[in-house]
Parts: sequence; structure tokens; C-alpha cells
Amino acid sequence: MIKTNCAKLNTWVKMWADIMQPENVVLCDGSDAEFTRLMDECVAEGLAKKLNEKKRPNSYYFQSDPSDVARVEGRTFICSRKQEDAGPTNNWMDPKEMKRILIGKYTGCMKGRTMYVIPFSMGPLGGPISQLGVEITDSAYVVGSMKIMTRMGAGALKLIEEKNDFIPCIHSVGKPLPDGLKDAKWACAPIDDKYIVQFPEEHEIWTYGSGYGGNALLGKKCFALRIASKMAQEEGWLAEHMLILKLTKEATKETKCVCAAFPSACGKTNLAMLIPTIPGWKVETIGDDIAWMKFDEDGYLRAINPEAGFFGVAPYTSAKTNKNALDSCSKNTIFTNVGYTPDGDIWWEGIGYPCPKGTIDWKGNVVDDPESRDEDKNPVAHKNSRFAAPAANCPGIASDWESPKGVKVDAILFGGRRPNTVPLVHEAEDWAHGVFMGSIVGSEVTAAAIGLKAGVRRDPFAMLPFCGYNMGDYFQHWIDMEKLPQAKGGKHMPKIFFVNWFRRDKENPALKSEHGFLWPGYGDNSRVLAYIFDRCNGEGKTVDTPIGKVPAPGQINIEGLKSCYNEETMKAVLTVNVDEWKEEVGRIEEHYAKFAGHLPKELSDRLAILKQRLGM
Ligand code: O2Y
Ligand code: MN
Repeated sequence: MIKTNCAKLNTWVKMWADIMQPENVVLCDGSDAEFTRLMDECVAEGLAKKLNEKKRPNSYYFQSDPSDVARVEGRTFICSRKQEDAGPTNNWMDPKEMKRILIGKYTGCMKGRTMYVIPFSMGPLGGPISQLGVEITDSAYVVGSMKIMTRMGAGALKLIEEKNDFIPCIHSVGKPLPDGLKDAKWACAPIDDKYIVQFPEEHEIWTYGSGYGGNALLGKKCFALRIASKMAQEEGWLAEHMLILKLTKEATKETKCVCAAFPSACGKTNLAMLIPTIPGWKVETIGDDIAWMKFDEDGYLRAINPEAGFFGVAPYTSAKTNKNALDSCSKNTIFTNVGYTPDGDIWWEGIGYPCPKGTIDWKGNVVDDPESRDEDKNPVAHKNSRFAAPAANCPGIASDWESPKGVKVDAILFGGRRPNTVPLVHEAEDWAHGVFMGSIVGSEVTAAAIGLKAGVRRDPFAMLPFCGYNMGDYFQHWIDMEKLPQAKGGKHMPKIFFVNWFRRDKENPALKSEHGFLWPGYGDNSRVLAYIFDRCNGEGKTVDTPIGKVPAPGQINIEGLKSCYNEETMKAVLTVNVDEWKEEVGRIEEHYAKFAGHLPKELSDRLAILKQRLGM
């Protein structure tokens, strides 16, 4: 059994080892040598391939079981004592009942396997916003991925020993190996037997049956969002599903930091790593997925990226769409469910060059005739295939991305994929109005895309699958932030904006070639960021509309854009159409009805103001 100077850790590991009955228990030190040894063991056992050392140094390739390719929201539970505290947007089960079920599953679940004990820190070691955890797992793939995604090993253990405390995170792939049974290439349990469970009152995570991403790398969604959001509510901070970027005006060297929350498929990673198209501006990355924000002693909100790596979607990452992301996975990276080329490298749809003949697809089949392959029905790389790459590899990483005290947050952006109604950018009038904006985040979906009713799929604060407690109470926590004593009167709260890169005008012939989008997006989003930068300094002219402040004509720099993007299209992309917003109000009312009894009065008041301004 392991022996550390943390009594709580020793007792906890002993208890779980007695239940799970592993063949041996290994305390991970987080060293590079340990990473290479474990990954090479996976290669020797046929569970992984080492990539070509010249092309992709110290990098490994895994294929998951086809049933274990993504987060499993239907099997994710918030087990608070009262169901009401999990709220209307989470699956719930009584914690005692859930523990009874899971102890049954965990009993003997590591027979024939190694139990790895992973001490880790979310955030820079010892930082005032950082938190400590320990994950128990029977997956070497998880150990390797946690080494990339967190500060893992000896340094974290030392802090845990000093504190005699940590967030307990339990994981097993749920596939014991009794009597020398040969391991599967990717061990996991069937879908109905997977459990991703958070106990928010105890600050504990228990997961079972999946080895993939957010289900198994417990520092990420389970800890840094679900459990941390609950801790943040208790302690007066914010744990958010947000990227963090740093924007510099090169002429003055002045910087602003922006946190941004978007539902999936809105280009969040691309914005985090954006390369500006307007001269004189620089964007640097601090984080691509999660932000923890706390007030400093002067009442400024400061943010850290609690992660140490990017767990990015591979398909359509290219030198053109996101060079920084592509360069981030040039070495020391774990790839999962992409293609494996004959020269020992990786390939995915949209990487920017043709698929080499003889590539192995994510299911293990040889691609003999890449040209004739149907990319939608039978992709070489699974559409949720991933790279886990160290953030330090990113050429655009900010020099202070690991600052323990975090960066001062100047602006918060919310956004969604909305073909109509929502203008390119609008600004909240005050904090409560900004919280209203966050609470109505959503993207328009077609019925075919999700097998549900077409319309706006709300994803408040992009936190729908990640809020560890009642979402109505979470709205209230956001409202209350500016009134906390730590906010020092709320004088320094960040400005809040809502952006929509996806507004369309199918009728406009000039935009046909641009697929009907009224705004070019990608690097040109720097033009909107530059406007936001100026607004943070109280500069730039705005026009008041019923939904908030939009840029006055000419305020967004469109110099150098293709001729189809002109003052005419800017007028269209910034329009606030009263009839469309009257329909939106109906949809917001339907959305808010779910939170009855927990919806903050400030939000219903804000909706009433909007209705009155629209003449409703
Ligand atoms: O499918 C998974 O397990 C990963 S999901 C994910 C990964 C990185 C960043 N964000 C997400 C997400 O679902 O928001
Ligand atoms: Mn995410």
C-alpha cells in the first residue's frame, strides 16, 4: 500500500484498494519518465501506438471502444441530498442509493489491474485560486492524459500533505480482469452501466465504466466545473465554462483580458487561439475551456485557467482554421480516435491535406481508397476525436498564463449560434443585465441535428451539462457576485457583452459565396474584440436599443474585408428587429418557466423591462 505524509490520503487509498481489489497500487509522481514508461507499456500490450518520433516526438495514439467516444450526459448525475438542489436541468439520484449501487460495481472492479493514485492540482501549484485533488484510476491512458491536462504528481502531493486535504475523485473503467484474462484494447462498461456521479455537498466524484475524456479525466468537467461550481457558490467565486484570452493593442501595449462562454460548435477554441486580421492587435491564449474567477483584495475579478492542457476536437483543426491548436499538438501529445497514417503520424478530416492511402481509421480499418470515402457517414477520424496537448506547446500562449493570482478580467462574453434575432455584438447596461444575457445563451438547432424539436436550444452560461447544483440558484449566485463584500461595492465588475458570429441573410446575393453568413468570423472576430477593448475604456460610440447597446455605425473596423462585407451588411448584422425579439421573449418565458421557485427576481425584472421596451 502507498505511504504518504497525508493521513487522509493513506486511509482513503487503503479503503478503496480493499473495495476494488487491484493487483497493485502505484502512487504517480508525474515525471516525464513515468509518462513514457506507462505509455510504452500500453504500446507493448497492444493498447496504443507510439507515433513517429521524428514527426511527433513523445506522442501516442489510442483508439477507444466504439461505444465509448464522448461524454455521457444521460448517465451523469448530481446526487445532492434533496432533488430540488440538483435542479430541473440535472439527473438526480439519492446519494445513499447511488453509493449503494456504485459500491456494488466497485467491489472487485480492479481485479487483475493496477490502481494508479494521481495527486493533482487544478491551477498553478500553491496558487490562491488553485485546488487540489486525487484521482484513483485503473487506466494508464487516464494517468498519461492527466499528466498533460493537470499539474500532476510529486509537487501536488507535497501540497496535499501540507494541507491534509484534497477533493476525492474515483474512477474505474469497470472491467475487471480475473484470472489472467487478456485485456481489451479499450476497456469500458456498456452504456447503461456507465456512471458519472458528483456529490456536490461532499465535494466528491465517483465515476465508473467509461475511459473517455470528460468521463474519466476527472479534473476537467467533473471537478473544475461541476464540483467547483458548487464550491464557488459556497465561497463566493465563479467556476465557469469559459475560455480566457488576452488582447493587446500594440500601439500602446495596453492589454485587456476577456472570458467567453459559448455552447458547443461556436468556435470557442478558435476564438481562444485567434490570429487577428486587423493590424496592431495581438491575441494570446490563457485558457480554451474553463475559467475560475475570484475577487482580489481590491475587488477586481481575477481569472486562472485551472487546466494545463487542451483536450481539443481534432477534425477541422488545420493551419488555416487554428494554426496555434495544430502546433500545440506537435509533441508530447495523446491522440484518441483520429486516423493513423502509414508513416506513423495522425490524420483527420479537415487537417488541410489529403488522407494518405493505407491510413488506419479510428475503428481500425485500413483506408484503401481515401478519395471515395464518404466523410459524413464513415469518417477516418471520429467527429469527437481528440488531442490532449500541453498548453505550454501553444505558440500563442500568454507569458502570464500560469500566473497563480490570475489575470484581471475586463470583459465577459456570451454567445450562441443564432441565424437571426441576435446582433453581432451588444453590451449589457449593468451586471444584472449581463447575467440575464448569460441565462438565455443558446444556439438554434434543426430538428434533424438533435432529433428533438427545432428551435433555440438554451444552454445558460454554456453550463447546462456542467452546473453542479440548481441552475436557478446558480443564476442567483451570478446576480449576487457584485454584492459580495469581496466585490468592494461592485465598482470593478467586468463589462458583459453578447456576441453572435452566425447571423445569416440567405437572400443577400453578395453573401451567397459566404454561405449566407453576414459576418466572416474566424480571425476577423478580432474586429469585434477591438471594439470591446475600446468599450472597456469607455471609448467608442453606441446606440441604445431595447436589448442593450449596439455599436454605432462605423464603430467596427471593416477595412480590408471582402467587398460583400460592407456598411450595408454591418447594418444588417447589427439590426435589432422588434418583431423577432417579441418572439424571442416568448421563448425566454418558456425557458424561465423551468426554474420556477428558483428564478432570481432580478432576471424576471429584466425580462419585464425588455417586454416594456418592445411595447409588449
Ligand atoms: O467528449 C468529451 O469527453 C470531451 S467534451 C469537452 C472536451 C474539451 C472541452 N470541452 C468539452 C465539452 O464538452 O464542453
Ligand atoms: Mn468544454
